[in-house]
Parts: sequence; structure tokens; C-alpha cells
Amino acid sequence: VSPEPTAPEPTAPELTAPELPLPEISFKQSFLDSLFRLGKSQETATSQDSYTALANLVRDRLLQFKTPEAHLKQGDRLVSEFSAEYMPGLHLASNLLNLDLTDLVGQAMQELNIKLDDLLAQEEESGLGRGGLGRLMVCYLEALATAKVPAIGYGIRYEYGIFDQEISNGWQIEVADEWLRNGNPWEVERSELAVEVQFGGRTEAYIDGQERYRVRWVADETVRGVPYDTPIPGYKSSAISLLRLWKAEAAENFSKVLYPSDTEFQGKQVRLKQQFFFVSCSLQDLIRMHLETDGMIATLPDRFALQLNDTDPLIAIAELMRLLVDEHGLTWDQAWQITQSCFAYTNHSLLPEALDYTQYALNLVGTLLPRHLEITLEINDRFLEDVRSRFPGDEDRVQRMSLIDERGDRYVRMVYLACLGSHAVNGVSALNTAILQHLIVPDFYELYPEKFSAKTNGVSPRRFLALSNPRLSELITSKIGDRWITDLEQLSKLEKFADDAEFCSQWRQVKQAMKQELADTIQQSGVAVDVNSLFDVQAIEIHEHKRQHLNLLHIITLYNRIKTNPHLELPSRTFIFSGKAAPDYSAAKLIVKLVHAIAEVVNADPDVQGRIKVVFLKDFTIQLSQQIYPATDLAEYISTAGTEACGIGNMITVMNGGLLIGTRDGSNLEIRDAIGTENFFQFGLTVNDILAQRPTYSPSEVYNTNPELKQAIDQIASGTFSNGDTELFQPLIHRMLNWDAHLLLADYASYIACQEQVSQVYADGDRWTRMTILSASRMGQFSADRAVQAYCRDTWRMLKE
Ligand code: IFM
Repeated sequence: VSPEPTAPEPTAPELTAPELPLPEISFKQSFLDSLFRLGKSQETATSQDSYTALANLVRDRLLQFKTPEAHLKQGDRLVSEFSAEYMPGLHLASNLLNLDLTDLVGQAMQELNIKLDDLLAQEEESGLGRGGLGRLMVCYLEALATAKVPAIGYGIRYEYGIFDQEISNGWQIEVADEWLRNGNPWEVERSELAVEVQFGGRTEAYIDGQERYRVRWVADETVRGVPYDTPIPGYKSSAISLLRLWKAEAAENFSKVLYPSDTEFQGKQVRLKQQFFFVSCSLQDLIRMHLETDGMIATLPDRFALQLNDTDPLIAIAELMRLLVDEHGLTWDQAWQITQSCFAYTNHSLLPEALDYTQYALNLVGTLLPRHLEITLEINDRFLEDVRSRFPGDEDRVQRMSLIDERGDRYVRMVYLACLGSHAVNGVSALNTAILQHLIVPDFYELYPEKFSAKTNGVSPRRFLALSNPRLSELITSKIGDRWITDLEQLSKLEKFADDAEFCSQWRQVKQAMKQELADTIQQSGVAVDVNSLFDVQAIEIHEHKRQHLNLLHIITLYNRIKTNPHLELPSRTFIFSGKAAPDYSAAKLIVKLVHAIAEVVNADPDVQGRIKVVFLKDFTIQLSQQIYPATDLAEYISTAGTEACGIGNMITVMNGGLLIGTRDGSNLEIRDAIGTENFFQFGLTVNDILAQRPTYSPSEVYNTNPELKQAIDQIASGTFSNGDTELFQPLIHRMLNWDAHLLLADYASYIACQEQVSQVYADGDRWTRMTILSASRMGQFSADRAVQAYCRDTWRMLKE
């Protein structure tokens, strides 16, 4: 595996001059009218009413922009993202920014004696995802609208999104996320576009009127899918992308909950139903639009680029084949050619649960989707015939490449189907792509090398800098103008200010102000933190591969060092954790408990004198992340090398004037190369080290030879952080000492040494500031604008010259 990044992609071309919305005649009056339509006056309106009235007004304005469908009718090509997750964050503030209405609305509200911030605080976040994938999808929809590329994001309108996280006695408690309880002003129900989706039953062969052999699916369940549209505006582009989410209307409403647990057969079945439901609705919707525009199914790929994100939507390949062959009467070869030309596949995760093909057990697929199983088997037969003719006598290869895993219980290998049924396949960082090519689907890479490429993720500078860090944005704009908002490469102009004492001091003041705001939020949970301490943050889903527990081993090590040597020279640190653990992932939930357990002991120990504090910010959301990133001095991206596909929080942190401590994983490598190795705290094994060492790796040997590590683990085991309870953390200890799948122990020494370096550098405030300015100024390539340009150019073949 070569973890070296590919050459940086070209910068985003300059956008055309923004078309501003029509000048406001009286925004105040429109707002009062909008309130009136809710049956309220200014006197009787609650903040929630006023928020709804304002949101309705903004939404109506957005709906006046040309829809992607209207663009299609005009002859434009349309991009369609398929994803089971979307995390838009709060809409109102972002929409006002992108429509350039923030000042105007702020002023109108002020004249009405209403605080805009109070209204913004009313919005309920729709957490229709678990993290990075969902957030990335919305960044891309926003960037596509900014670049005026017509786009629709298709997904599921879960009635309950990711759970709200409460903490009780250090344990995570999941509370149902009733995000629709106050209604949702941003969406419009489009029941006139409802479609039907079928499940179960059997297939039947027949001869059609033209004497052709055909198959029909006689299903035994029909579900109605109703689309709900949410506009996602571009930045001052007078264009929107559409987020079209499908709600299932059936006795058994399987669009109700985001990702039910899939450890049981029942869970896997519901998940497959959800996946098929939304892709079938979406494909039918696209075909409807296409036929209304072109009247001819054969030209589908000329008009649509369909991007399959991760494993969830991959059944779309079989469904498009079914629709084309069974419903639209195309020949198999015509249908296959169209399918391959339309689809491209992005791999967003290499974790077993994301690639898990056990959920596509042959009997499950056959029961729920009998026609799709037949189609998949037919694709497989034709494909394996081709493999046999190219590699005569190589039956091992045939078995390896089969779409069906025949070892033991039989499963459909969906990622293989994706590699076959798409014209382009990409990973989301250089390393992720290299692993995909060489370790996950090497035979497919050997056969179709031209299909594979890396498309490193990027984030929206609007949401994650302009909106969430207005102080820093203003400072940047005051020095280099505001073109960076749509062309992030402009940040490079900041580089020359890294030695300007006044600028450095302003830069530091911004960080300090953002830290103060976060400290105020933390204070609400009863913990006082020192804003002059280093804010050391790990805000991300709780997962063993992200290794929050490695971070905890460092905290315990520092704690022990202070206890042994009370005069130890050490810059104060505030360790901030935030993130959710999947409800059925007991090890991750135990890590949440361990954070709290350590916090309780360390924060209260008088010997520590507040030099280290540990904080857990509950209920990590996009909104909370927007507060955390700008306040971060150091972010921990410390996953086991080869397990984090890319990461996007690491990018956001650096743009916001923070530094990273990280492994050689995901996009860390590309960030390191962009900002300079000297500005990145790197430690740990490489993927190749891990591949080489794993067969003989003995965690207990490491434990026995590193006294500080041994002490830290022994303390957890012996109840130092659990009032003497020696049972509580045993499952974690057992995992670490016996197999340590995530190689915490192997990376411990190098991590601790790297953290010592962090402390040294942080003690030199000027040096630290200079490093953060240089790093931020070199982050241009990590913008969502660059990423969507790359997809437009290479994958969707639609970059306007
Ligand atoms: O950034 C990635 C992350 O590494 C794994 N989940 C999906 C994200 C978006 O691609």
C-alpha cells in the first residue's frame, strides 16, 4: 500500500459574479405577514413562531430559484448524490449567509425588537446521519449550488434521526430525536411525485407481444414513497441544490428510525428495506424526470450522473437494471451499458461494519427482492464468464471475484457489484483509495485500473469558517479580501502575515475569544476551565478505531507524572471530548464512561491544581461542532493507520487556526504534506508497519515493557477511576491486553513522545501562533468547492470549460 497522496487537484476556477437576490422593499412587512399567516401577531408570537415565520419567508425565497429539474428541462446535466445520511446542521443561519441576507434580516429584526440570535436558537437540528458522511454530503450539495451545477441529494426522511445523547452518572443515555416535533419549515411535501416501491413475492417469466422472453416481479408488498424537498442554497449564486428525502407510507413505517441496530436478522432486514426503498423511489423519480424531458430512456446517462455513496445505496445497480429491462423493455446489454455509464461509486469507509456484506445474505435478498437477486446472479454469470476467458484455468480468481461469497453461508458482495456496475470508483483520500485498490478489491483494480481514482474530501468554507467563526473570517477578509469564501486557495495570501506581530496578536485574540465562548458552554455543565490552557479536543463519533482510549491513556500518564512530580513544568491542558457511541456498541459506551470516570478523579485532585481538566460535552451535533472547531488548539485525529477513510473535522480544525496531533491515516497525510511536516504532530505506525507487525504483535509484551503504560492500564483495572470497582472496565482492559485490534499499545510510546513535543511547542506562544497561521493559509485544497470540481471533471464529465 502506498500511502503517498496523489498530486493536488487544480484549484477551483473563478466563479462568475454573484447574482444577488432582489433588493428588499420591506423585509419587516414580509416578516409580519408571514407571522400573520401563522395566525400570530408580533404581540402574540412566541420565539418559535417568529423563527417559523422567518424560516418560511427564507424558504419561499429559495423555492423561487430554478430547481434542478428546471435546469434539466433546459438541457443541463444533473448530478444526483445517493446517500443514506445527510446532516445539514441548522439551516436558517447558513441560508441567510448564503443569500447575503444576514445583515438585512438582523436589522429588520432589531427594528422589531426581536433578537435574531433568539430565533436562530429555536431551530431543531436534523441529525439524519451519524457523522462525516452525512455532513460531507451536505457540504457537496452546497458547493454544487455555489458552482451552479444542478444537483439533487436523495435519501431517507427518517422520522427519528440520530439519538440525543444524555449522560447519567457517566453513562450515555439515548433519547429519541424528535426533530419534527415543531414541524419543519425547510421542507416541502411533494405528494404529487409519490411513487410505489415493492417488496417480496416471486418472479414470473412470460413472452411479450413481440415474442420476447421477459420476467415480471409479482411482489407481495407495496409501499408508497413520498418525497420531501429541502432547498440547499449556494453562496450568493442564486442557485439551489435539492435535498429530496423519501418518507415511507406503510403499516410498518421503516423510514421511521435512522439505522436500526443490524446485529439481528430483523435489523438487517429493515436496513435493506430502507436502502432499497430510497434508491427505488429515487431512480423512479429520475426516470420520470428524464422521460418528461427527453422522452427516450436510452439517453439517461447523457442527462444524469448518479453517485453512490458508501454501501447503503449499492442495490441501486440491480434496481436500475430491473427498471430498464423489465419496466422499460431494454435488452440486457443496453441496460448494462446505461447502468455503468450512469453510476459511479465512492467508498467512504473501510470499517467492517460499513463493508459488511453479511447483511446481504442470499436468502435475505432473495426473500425481500427476488428479482434483484436474479439480476445480480445474471450479472455475476456474465462477469465470471469474462473472467474465465481472460484468465483461463484461474478458478481461484473466479471465486475471489464472484459477486457471491460461496464460503459457508452465501452473501452478495455489494462492493464488488459497485465496482462492476459503475464506470468510476473512488476513495475519499489518497490512502483510502490505495487500500481499496490493493487490499479490498485488488482483483477489480487489476482488471479495471482506469476506473479508480482518489477524491479527497473537502468542506464548505461557508459553514465551517464564514458562519461558524465570524471573528476569524473578518480578520482574514480584512487582510486578503473575501474571495477565499468561494476560492479557498486565496488563504495562501495569509502566509506573509505569519511574521506580522500585530496580525499574530489579532489571530491569537480571535482564538482566545472562541475559547472563552466554549468555556462558557462548558461552564454550564458545571466545570470551570482555564481559557489559557491548551484546548486539546477529540470531537468525533466514539469508536475504538478512533482511539479515544489512547487519548485517555495519555491523560492518565500526565496525571501520574504530576502526582510523582508536583513541580513538573507543563502547560495546562483542557481535554475536551464530545461524540456519540452507537447504542449497541458496548465497548464505545464504556469508553464514554471511562472519560467521565477519569474526569471525576483528575478534576477533583488538589495535587493537579487544575493543570489538567477533562471535560465531556454531551450531544455532539453539527451545531456544537461549529462551536468546538474554532475554539480548538489541538485536535486529536489518532485513529489506527488504515482505518479512517478521510476525516473532515481535521480539515476544519486547521482552517480555524488549530493544529493536529495525528496518525498517518486518512487525510492526515495530505494535510501534513500541504501544511508542512513541521506543523503537524505525527506519530504512530504506518499501514505497512501494521500489516508487517500484526501477525506477531503481542500487546501484553508491550504492556510488560513500558512501566508508564502498565501503570495506567493497571490503574483502570484496579479501580482507581471507579471507586475501587475492578469489574467495570474489565471488558476494555481485556480487549487491550489480549488482542488490541486497534493497536493502542503499539502506538502508545510514540504518542506520548509526540504529546511532549506538543507541550514544548505550546509553551512558546509565538511559535504556536505562527504554526497555526501558516497551516491555515495552506488549507486551500481542502475545500468542498475543489472536491466537487474534481468529481465534475473526472467522474461526472460535466465541467464547463
Ligand atoms: O471522512 C470520512 C470518514 O473518514 C469516514 N466516514 C465518512 C467520512 C466522509 O467521507
